[in-house]
Amino acid sequence: MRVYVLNGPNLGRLGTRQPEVYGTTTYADLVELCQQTGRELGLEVVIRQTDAEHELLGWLHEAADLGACVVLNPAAWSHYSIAVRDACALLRAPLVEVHLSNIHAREAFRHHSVVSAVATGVICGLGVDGYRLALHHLAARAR
Ligand code: CA2
Repeated sequence: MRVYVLNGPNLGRLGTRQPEVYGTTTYADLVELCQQTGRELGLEVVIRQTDAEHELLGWLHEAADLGACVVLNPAAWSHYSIAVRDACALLRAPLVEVHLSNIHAREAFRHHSVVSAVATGVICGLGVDGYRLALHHLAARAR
């Protein structure tokens, strides 16, 4: 089973600042964590990051066309992108929204995600472990 792990703007810079909020794991470490978890679970993990909204929309369309599951950290787009939400609504397989930080314990503008209402489930505040847990959930659902 193929699972897309898609990451929005600035997440490629993970591990370079704000370790108190986002931890010390780098984006390269996150890629390795997801690929290792995929190998353990027998999943084909395709992990990508972009700072360009249209590119994320294209990847979501690709997942929708293939009927693939998605783990998505929409980053700042979570809070205002109706285009990302609409693309998520096209998905035919489960979507797990992941946030490294607990968005509800931060600034008010981060409390609402426009994506959450079209997600199967949401994990936030557990750091990079949220990605690992999301992949475990999707693997267990498929069995
Ligand atoms: O907690 C999350 O995962 C967020 O989706 C991360 C976004 C933020 O806008 C959301 O409100 C919550 C920010 C991603 C920035 O990522 C970096 C992390 C560390 C260093 C540089 C960038």
